[in-house]
Amino acid sequence: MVTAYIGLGSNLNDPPQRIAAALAALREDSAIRNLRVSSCYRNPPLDRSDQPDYCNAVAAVETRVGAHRLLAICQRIEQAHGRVRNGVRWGPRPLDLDLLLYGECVSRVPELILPHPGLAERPFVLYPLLELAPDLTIPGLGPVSDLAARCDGSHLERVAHAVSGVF
Ligand code: A4P
Ligand code: MG
Repeated sequence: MVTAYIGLGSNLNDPPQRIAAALAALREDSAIRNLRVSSCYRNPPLDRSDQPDYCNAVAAVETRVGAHRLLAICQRIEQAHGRVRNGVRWGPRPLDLDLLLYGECVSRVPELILPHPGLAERPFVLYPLLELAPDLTIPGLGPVSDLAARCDGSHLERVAHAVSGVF
């Protein structure tokens, strides 16, 4: 079994509900075991562009499938939730699932970069990771606690999970 971390983000179509639906889909997938989830955080878009605030959370999962297969599972869930890849990078989206970490794996192929690029500068990734795994060390980057300490988390606002008590 490998422990992997999946970043969930949404800023369209009732984001907390979209995150809850994605978590339910992950949990139902036979490739995924022992799903745990961080708090859900409302926060402004990274580039401060004129688009709605995001809700973000991170899920920890255990799996026997490979990293590419796990990414394919994530992309299938995105598509089932109305994600249209229209070439607009960083555009608003009902659901975005990124593979943040897959065990100790380091990958540089464009289809799957691990750890996920930008992880070290993203408060909406680092603070949820810190909740789930305070002792985690990110391959090539160091302890998640050190990375979070260097990253401003003041814009993260905890929101209730849409399906409270389930996760
Ligand atoms: N890809 C490579 N590595 C990975 C990986 N580790 N996980 C490839 C997921 N995908 C990976 O992704 C483009 C390609 O990246 C895929 O074909 C995949 O093979 P995409 O999801 O189609 O494109 P995208 O999400 O629009 O672009 P990108 O660069 O992945 O953006 P991010 O990093 O997802 O950022 N602000 C806030 N507050 N919260 C957010 O969640 N998200 C974004 C998008 C911008 N601003 C945000 C947030
Ligand atoms: Mg993405």
